[in-house]
Amino acid sequence: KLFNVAVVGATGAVGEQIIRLLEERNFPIQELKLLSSARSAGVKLTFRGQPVIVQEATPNSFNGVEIALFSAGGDVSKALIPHAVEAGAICIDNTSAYRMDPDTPLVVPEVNVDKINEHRGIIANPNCSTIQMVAALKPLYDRYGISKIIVSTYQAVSGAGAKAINEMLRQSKEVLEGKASNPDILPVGSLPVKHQIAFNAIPQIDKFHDNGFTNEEMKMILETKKIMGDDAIEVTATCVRIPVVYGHSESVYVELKEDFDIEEVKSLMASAPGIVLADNPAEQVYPLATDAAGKLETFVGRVRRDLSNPRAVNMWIVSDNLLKGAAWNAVQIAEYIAIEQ
Ligand code: 11C
Repeated sequence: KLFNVAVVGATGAVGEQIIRLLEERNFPIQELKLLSSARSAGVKLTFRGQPVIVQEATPNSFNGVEIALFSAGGDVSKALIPHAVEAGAICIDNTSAYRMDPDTPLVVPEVNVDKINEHRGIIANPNCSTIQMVAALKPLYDRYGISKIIVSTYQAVSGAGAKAINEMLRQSKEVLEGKASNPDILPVGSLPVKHQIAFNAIPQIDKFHDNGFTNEEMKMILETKKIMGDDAIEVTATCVRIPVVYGHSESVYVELKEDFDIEEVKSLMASAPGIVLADNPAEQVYPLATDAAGKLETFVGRVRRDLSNPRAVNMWIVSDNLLKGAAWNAVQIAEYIAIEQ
């Protein structure tokens, strides 16, 4: 069966990757509708060698659309997804708009693919930093159980969009030339205070909640519990923006519920779907953002038993935040939907 597919946010950093993956994966498409804000409407993109003109996304854009992939920001998802569902489309939403809605499955196919069929028109794609962590930890959860996760992230600027990439590159040049860096976007475009990202590490991604955690940190905490289907897992997160273009890196400490053999831990992750074990300290092999960029997999290395808690493992998890962290996870979900129908 061939599907009528819409991509909302077609000209954005994630939308661009979704279109590329739909083409590369030879997704069964009858018609592809590319939608955006009014500002980008009229842009000409190419799909399977044919020009496709981007149209403005409106409530009436979804007649006949069977699968709609949204990555144009939470406000657009909230405004348009109800209309798309009404028109009969299954919506895969890359924003946080519906992630914690109890009626909306939050899906990482390697972890909870079974939840896809419980959808009522919307399937939420988790936050990028959450996706790669739960994909890597799932085999350990299944074998030993997980009681606690402590994660610190080192996140690429592309997570904050194409403008943040440009800002980092511009600032790097300016600083090297001895000029003022003039921060404009990061850490949060809508907040008054900005910080230099070039040659820096900013311990703020998204706005702060009253509890002292940022929204990005709260996403990691709450989404992990929902995806794993286990509210008892204790999760704490510190999320940091660093001057890397593509690929989020994470230092993860995880307490398991049972004793383990560290070689078995490694082999469980090595054989898990979508995970590549890159772990050979003797040869200085470990995951690097520069290696993960452009790849679909999640890379795990530096796997070692904790020295003070013999039931805990430390590791380093890296994945391309625009691919497994966003576009690829969404297209994977779309592939499952296509197979089921
Ligand atoms: C970042 N994780 O790196 C964010 C971007 O909820 O989908 C993705 C935001 C989201 O800034």
